Amino acid sequence: MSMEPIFDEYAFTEDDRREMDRVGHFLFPGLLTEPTRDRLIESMRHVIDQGKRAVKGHEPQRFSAEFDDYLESLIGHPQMLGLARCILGNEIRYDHCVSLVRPAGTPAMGWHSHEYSEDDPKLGLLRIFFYVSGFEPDDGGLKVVPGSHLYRDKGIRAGDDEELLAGWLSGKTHPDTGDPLAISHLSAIPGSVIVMWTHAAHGVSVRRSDSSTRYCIVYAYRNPGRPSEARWISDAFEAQPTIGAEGLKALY
Ligand SMILES: O=C(O)CCC(=O)C(=O)O
Ligand SMILES: [Fe+2]
Repeated sequence: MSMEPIFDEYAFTEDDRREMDRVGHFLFPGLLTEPTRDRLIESMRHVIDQGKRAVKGHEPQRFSAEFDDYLESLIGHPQMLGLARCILGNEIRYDHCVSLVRPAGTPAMGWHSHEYSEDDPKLGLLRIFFYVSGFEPDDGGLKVVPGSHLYRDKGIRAGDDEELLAGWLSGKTHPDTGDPLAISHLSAIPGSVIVMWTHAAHGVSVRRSDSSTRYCIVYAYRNPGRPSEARWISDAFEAQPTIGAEGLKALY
């Protein structure tokens, strides 16, 4: 169990909270401590290594925290839970931990959104992305549509920006400001953390073939109250105690 800090000092102000509500994501540049970045890369390599012997339905990359003790220890890390609760409120459950490792030349990932509690927007599912290697807009970069989370639409799909612009995005405005919704190609320096609602529109640009491997891992937490399609927790892992995560692995 590691209780070393994972984040440098940070503040999440009322203004930041309003931005999160309006935009649907929030970026903390370089928030991960240097030792944490090194440990995460080591752990992701360990997970990928086990991926070669994957059992269908229990793939190491999709159940990353079940295949590496350090990754498991972060589920209940006080700073992780502090950040999750800062946005979701006190009542939370752990949902999943997935390695998002994109070697040089990895193709783009199309536009999409994920489901949670479509019928009750008071319940949220938050993804906490650790972009250990960072990214450039045109090199394994996350792209988003600020305000798209307010539509709470799990069915957003488009192969590329043009298709999204001509399709789902066409004529859409921000429900509060009335401004037209637009695509935003983010940049992140190494060690950045991005928090994003799971139902926001997002996609990933191609990782250039002359680039390095992009290391990223995502932890997800949600307010209990609905089933979750992304809840990747094996029965054995749910039953096994994880320090700091007591009561957090249950569905409700
Ligand atoms: O790899 C990324 O940056 C994001 C991947 C993604 O869309 C997801 O994990 O839902
Ligand atoms: Fe996604």
